[in-house]
Amino acid sequence: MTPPDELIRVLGDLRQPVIGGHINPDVDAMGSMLALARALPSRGAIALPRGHVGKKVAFLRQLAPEVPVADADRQAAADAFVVLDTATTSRININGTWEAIADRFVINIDHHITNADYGRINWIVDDASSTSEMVFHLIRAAGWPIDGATASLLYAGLYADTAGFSLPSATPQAFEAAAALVRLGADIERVGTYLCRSQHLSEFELLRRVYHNTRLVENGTISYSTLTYEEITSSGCTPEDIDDQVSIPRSLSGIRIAMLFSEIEPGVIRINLRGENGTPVLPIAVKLGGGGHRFSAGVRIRGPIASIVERVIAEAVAYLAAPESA
Ligand SMILES: [Mn+2]
Repeated sequence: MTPPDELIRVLGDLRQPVIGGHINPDVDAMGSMLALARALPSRGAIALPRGHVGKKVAFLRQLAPEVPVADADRQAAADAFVVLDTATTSRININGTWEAIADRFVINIDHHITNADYGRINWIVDDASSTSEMVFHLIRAAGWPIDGATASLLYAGLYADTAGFSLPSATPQAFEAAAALVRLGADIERVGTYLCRSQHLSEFELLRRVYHNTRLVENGTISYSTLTYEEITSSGCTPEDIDDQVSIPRSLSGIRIAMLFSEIEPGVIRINLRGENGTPVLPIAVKLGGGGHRFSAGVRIRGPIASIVERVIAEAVAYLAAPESA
């Protein structure tokens, strides 16, 4: 995975970059943003205006407390926007909407197959395990420093996006990048503790509800769970804490599609889809207006949760019966 020379040259010449990611940042988005902000010769501020950050992601800030968050003034003064891990302009997490920066110099670095190439420079590697893996290669090719904290941030992104190196995206290249990051000082135990063994009781309560609401349909080939807005908030969580809880219905043996329907605001349903046993789920997400990766995709739909569950399950059932799902 070789970053384009032009990308390295342009990034190296920036004076006041703002580094952004997607709304509701996950560990890969946040880890790669903070790592790049620490490594660039000009340093960088990160954009983080909308909503709070989930508990799983908040700890990454402790690894990089010195990285500033760009306010509207800093955003206005930026000479470029580096957007990481974000497939579409509507998902970019900046002050204002995409129109606010559409005329500015945007650099787009991502591993989503559905990325819309919206930047002046686009570096998209859809078979990269994570944006963090790409940023690791970028920093190393540029010869910028990677200290222990930067290595931990990138390792966390790699770990999270491969579900702990347990998905097909954990390629030999991903393991090689992880090994290099460990040699550079990535703190495996600290990252592991935060990602796997630091649940707040509220998150535990949320998982209890996900387990409770999990159902199997279509002879056990489709598993799904639901979280209403009331269930999310009464557990003590916020919608930003919805991260990878789809791993619970996904953990059932023999399934081909796992889904989590969560009502992230009243009347808005976020659906996380995961494919198992070689079943791509991206076509279902795209048909519903979403996007993502081949085996891990998502979409947001407006409407009452019960009827959306019914409609999406019907889509999934029809899809499993069609030859393209095999
Ligand atoms: Mn990612």
